[in-house]
Amino acid sequence: MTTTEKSNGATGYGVAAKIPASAHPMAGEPKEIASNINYHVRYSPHFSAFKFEPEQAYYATAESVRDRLVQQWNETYLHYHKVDPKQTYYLSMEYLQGRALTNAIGNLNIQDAYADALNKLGHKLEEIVEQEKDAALGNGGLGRLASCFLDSMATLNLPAWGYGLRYRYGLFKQRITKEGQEESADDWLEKFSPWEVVRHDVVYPVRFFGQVEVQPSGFRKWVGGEVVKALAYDVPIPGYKTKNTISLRLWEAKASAEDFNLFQFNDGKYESAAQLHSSAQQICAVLYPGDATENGKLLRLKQQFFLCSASLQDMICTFKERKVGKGSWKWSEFPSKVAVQLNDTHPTLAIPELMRLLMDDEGLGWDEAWDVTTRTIAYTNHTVLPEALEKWSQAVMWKLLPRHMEIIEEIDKRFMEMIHSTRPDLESKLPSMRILDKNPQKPVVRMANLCVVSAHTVNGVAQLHSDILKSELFADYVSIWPTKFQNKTNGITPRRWLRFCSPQLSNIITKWLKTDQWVTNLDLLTDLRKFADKTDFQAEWESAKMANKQRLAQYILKVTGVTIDPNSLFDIQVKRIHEYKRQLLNILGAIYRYKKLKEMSPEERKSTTSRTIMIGGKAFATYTNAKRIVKLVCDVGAVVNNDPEVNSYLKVVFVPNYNVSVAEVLIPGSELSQHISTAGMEASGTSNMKFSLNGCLIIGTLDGANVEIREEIGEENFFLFGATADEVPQLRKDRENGLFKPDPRFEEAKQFIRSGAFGSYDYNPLLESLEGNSGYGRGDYFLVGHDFPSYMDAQARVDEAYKDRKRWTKMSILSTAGSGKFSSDRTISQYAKEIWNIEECRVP
Ligand code: 26V
Repeated sequence: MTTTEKSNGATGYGVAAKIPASAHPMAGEPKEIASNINYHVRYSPHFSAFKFEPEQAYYATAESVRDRLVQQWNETYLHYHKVDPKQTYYLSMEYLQGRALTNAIGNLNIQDAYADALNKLGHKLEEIVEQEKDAALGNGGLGRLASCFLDSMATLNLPAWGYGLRYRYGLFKQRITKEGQEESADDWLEKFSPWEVVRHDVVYPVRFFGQVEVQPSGFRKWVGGEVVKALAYDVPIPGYKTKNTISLRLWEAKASAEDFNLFQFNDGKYESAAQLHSSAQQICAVLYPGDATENGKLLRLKQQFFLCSASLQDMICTFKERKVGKGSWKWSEFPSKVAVQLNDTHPTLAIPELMRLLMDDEGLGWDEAWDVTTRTIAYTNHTVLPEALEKWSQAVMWKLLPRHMEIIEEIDKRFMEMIHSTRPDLESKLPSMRILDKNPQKPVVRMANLCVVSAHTVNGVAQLHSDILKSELFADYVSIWPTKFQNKTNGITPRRWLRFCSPQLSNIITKWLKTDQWVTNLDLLTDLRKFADKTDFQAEWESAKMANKQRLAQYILKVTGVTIDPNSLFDIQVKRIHEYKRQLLNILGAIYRYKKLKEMSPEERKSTTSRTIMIGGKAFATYTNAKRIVKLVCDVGAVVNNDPEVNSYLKVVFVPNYNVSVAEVLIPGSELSQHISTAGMEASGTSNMKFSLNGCLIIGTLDGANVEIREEIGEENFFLFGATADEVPQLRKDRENGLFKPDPRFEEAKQFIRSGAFGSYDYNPLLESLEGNSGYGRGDYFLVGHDFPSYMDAQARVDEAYKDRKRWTKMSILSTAGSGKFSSDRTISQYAKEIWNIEECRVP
């Protein structure tokens, strides 16, 4: 036996050695694909060619897919260059791409050939895809939305690109210990990412600090300080069943060789010699560095500016390149070639940076530069929570970006002048409408105000949210610019969130609709309504859901050691842990349920609906109350799951390290999902759409996109409870006035925790937040107590509905059938038409 065979067994290189290793970048046949994979095993020298275990097989497979993507992507780029259409550039500090392999071969429509090819090489595709680490360059919904949007832009053949940062470490990894959540660095680039292509020819200088000089010509110029290089890494984004492959360009910060002080280094002063190198490396080191310290705040601001400056320089470079040889051109044409979308306020600095580049580098006057900038930039708001609206200290901004602060002051001054001269009726509102808050205690720049004043369009992400923006947050601006405000209800990509994550259900849908066109035209799902009562359709539907539940049960056993019963109702809440999302309401409900089960006789228990409650999500490392909620869920699970009297009727599981890949297992296996935020606080939510699309019923409040989901699927298929957004302010006032009367069930649940039933951990700070009538962190700001009784009533309706399987299955089918509106293809078409003014540009 050779060494190779010994160390690698049946899946070792022994099998692969029989397949020729030759490059076939555009291979379509399994034989050629296998050869191409083998080519990468041998000639992409990342690993020893004699190792061919799943990990090596994954990298070689991914590289073989990348070959094809690079080809399509070059063709796309050349085509855009030739046609020179107007193009959108999506600026986002976050992308939650998840894994790329299943998505890429699915979009390229070569999954069967790849499965076959890997078989020939002694591997299974399902096992190989599991080797990939998630690219988690984002936090939650906002980052995942950006990734769904890229998929739709590519699929719709739209000339559009994404820009972001190449964080060395993505969103932290979450482990559950006895103390609760523990964070560690997410080393997604530990080996390397086969999906990125470094572009050594795409590099721009980005300056920080320094000062402003007046040139002899009278122009102002930003000089001095430190200059860092932005280096491009391109990630190809394939569209579904189209040649069009667009780019997610991620910037990495690098210092120049000139910044390395060889003299100092040879003098033994190693740290100071490489100071600029390490300060450059800090910029892209982590996603959301802690901002409790001044240093932390400065670093975040640096990250934001770094993204904006590099991306705008790149857009201007492309714009000029495409003008070469086409005769004379004017800067006023820029907005007819470039649309910039700001994903929340994080990339707001694109506004003063575009002004600076146009005025100081290109020599435009203020008015012309302002006209170009405001016709180019559009802004999406993703939250109304005051603590999440970005405000930067003016002092920090003056230090880091002196020229930009001059420009922001000028925008602010001109805005005030405009109000003085045209809208004296708004004078009294000016202090809160201004961009600069001159509060002497803490002068700040309000980034959202800068966006509203400068962008040609401002949009919210669900109808209710957009209405709240117009009637509350940005109300004062609406009469100045009545047509500036729009709604674009979020969406999700049906490829990742149904076609690929639930192949069995997808196949049933295709079989009954007699077409797979729904994958790109999700409205076709409405036709499923016709079959909602049909017994054979229902049976197929149930068996696909059951297979997904079994897969989920296996996963839960693997990661938590808890056995769950696929015949119980799978009830899931997965999202970032935040008090407004009210995971606390969920767990208090579970605690009450547990207590009631304990009080029942064995006979009584038999008539209840068995449930498995799964909760998952990450708590921001410094958000102590969120971490206490995680701990409480884990402690409740430890007691309930080990209580032989009731654990066949109730299980409570905390699902660790929730991310895109975990979602792809959880969502298809879900039957009930909880979207229970305090009304008016969740801008949209997008996981609600994913669950609904997968035939999962929603228990929820009238918040964000829940409102529209309920409209689409029918109110009889939605378990509604809780106060409405317009009732919330009065309810808070009533509480302040001592008018709140707690429900006895709510008191009982809290008392059960206090009794020590779930251990000795100090839950008082958490419970205290629900007590009192007002005060910081008290007075139940999120109305858990107010909504508890109607929540429990809605849960009782769920239990009843689940007992009638035929009815439940029908509701499940109608959920999927009504989810057509929530395709990100619809959302992106609306952005393209109503905000960006761009059109399809299909690669022939
Ligand atoms: C950020 C922070 C940071 C400080 C602590 C409190 C807090 C609360 C919320 C946020 C959210 C920032 C923006 C965001 O991620 N919004 C989410 O965007 C999704 C896509 O539009 C949307 O579906 C979610 O409802 C919205 O929360």
